[in-house]
Amino acid sequence: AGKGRWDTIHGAGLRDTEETIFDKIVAGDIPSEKVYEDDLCLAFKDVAPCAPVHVLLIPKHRNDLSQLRKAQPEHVGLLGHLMSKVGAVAEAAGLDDYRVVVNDGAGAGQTVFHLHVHVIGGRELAWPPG
Ligand code: IU
Repeated sequence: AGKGRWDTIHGAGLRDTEETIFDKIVAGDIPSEKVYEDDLCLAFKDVAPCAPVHVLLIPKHRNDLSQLRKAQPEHVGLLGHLMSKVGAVAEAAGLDDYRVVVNDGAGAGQTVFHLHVHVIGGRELAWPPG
């Protein structure tokens, strides 16, 4: 059998010490178009945008947060930080209204298992989403 979709998702089933592609982006080993950065988080343009503006906001260190369902009490500060910076990220990206999305699990479209917040806009966004 050939390599299936589930063999190619980035970091699914990884150990907490294993890297995903986002670690390489944070390290600068893979270039990205930065939109916002501080000590705890990085926002960069998605390489395959689903809208005119599509930015990913990630914690610089995964801290066991491969996906949102892994959130524990010790992550509350980091999660609050990410949410509190969405507005700054959107403003830096030139967005007025926008959508904030976290895909949690492969069945919901998650492909990179390092928590990330999609900030999407620049066009009319239909509701409900697909
Ligand atoms: P998802 O929610 O796990 O599906 O989001 C992962 C996103 O990461 C997806 O929109 C990809 O286009 C994006 N991405 C990227 O920007 N750069 C990369 O090198 C890889 C994925 I791999």
